[in-house]
Amino acid sequence: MPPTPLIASDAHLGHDGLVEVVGGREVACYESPARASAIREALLATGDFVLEPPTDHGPDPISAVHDLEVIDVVEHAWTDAVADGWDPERPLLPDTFLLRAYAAGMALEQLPPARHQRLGAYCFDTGTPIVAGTAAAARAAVDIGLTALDHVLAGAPLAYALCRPPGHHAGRTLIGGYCYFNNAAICAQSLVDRGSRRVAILDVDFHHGNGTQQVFWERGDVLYVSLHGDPAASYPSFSGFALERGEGAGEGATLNLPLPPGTDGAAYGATLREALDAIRAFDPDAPLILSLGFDTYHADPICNLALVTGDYAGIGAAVAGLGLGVVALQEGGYAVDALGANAVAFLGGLREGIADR
Ligand code: SP5
Ligand code: ZN
Repeated sequence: MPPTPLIASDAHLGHDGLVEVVGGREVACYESPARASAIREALLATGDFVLEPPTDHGPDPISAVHDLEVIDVVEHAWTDAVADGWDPERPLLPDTFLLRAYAAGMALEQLPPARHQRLGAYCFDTGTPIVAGTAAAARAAVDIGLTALDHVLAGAPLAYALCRPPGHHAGRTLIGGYCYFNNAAICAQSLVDRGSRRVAILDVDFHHGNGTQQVFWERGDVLYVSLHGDPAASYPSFSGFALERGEGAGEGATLNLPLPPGTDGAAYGATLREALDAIRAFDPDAPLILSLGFDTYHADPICNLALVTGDYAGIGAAVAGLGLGVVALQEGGYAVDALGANAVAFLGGLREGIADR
């Protein structure tokens, strides 16, 4: 089997948030540049991947998913803050969050003009810092995803997008969960804009992709299927419950499969079969968009499932069994020392599954 395109760039190195506030403490960002370096080195060392740079797809695919007001904030919050005297050594986190309860219907014109002062109108948590290189890294991650998609549309059965920052928590006007632009949603929307009528997104990151769900909530043309830690016990806490199934034309095109803490590979595999059956029933006419996280790993520092490295090969092979082209986009995974081995196992299983079909 020919080598699999691995799309990556060094733009992510400029996005190092330094700290997040979690559990009442300021801690070093779990979502660190070292994550991407570990994955890239491990995949290239197998000899089964060929490194490709992203190509520039411009701003339109981003604005097809995100409102201009939040793109504007991601693009300019840092420079506005620095112009306002912000210490460039410190990451930007919101001091206040705009809640409907106290500002119902607050219009865009009423928000402060400086984009850093608007941050809390869009950001939903204290883990998503902005620094000098954040906007460029977020744009590059989108281009990395779209370039992987281009490879699959040109005939590659699989392409891997080493996106950093990740994307699946970013909604139409929301940033959070280490995410700014929703790389997977942008790829799915790009497929629709090129004429696909049934696009499936499978999300195997530990966390529920609340952003992806929100973007396609009322859409019947994009199926969103997610396996994730039960939100009753895990971030993002307010979405990902099994009862959430989409609305209007999208009713039934969202499938949430929450998993209890401690779920192991066998139980995960059984739930994955349900997810894959739903995708088969939907009968996609486009490549699969795969939101791929390794935070389901037993030793992940912020999550609570119990997968081991060997489990990822089986999950990858099962996904290959769909018979679809696969655009795999990196989301989370914070056990940095295990990320390389887990990526090699998952993508190796996918490659073998593709070779066998
Ligand atoms: C892309 C992605 O994986 N984003 C995840 C963002 C999670 N951030 C919140 C972390 C809260 C962790 N709570 C930890 C409890 C540890 N016992
Ligand atoms: Zn995650």
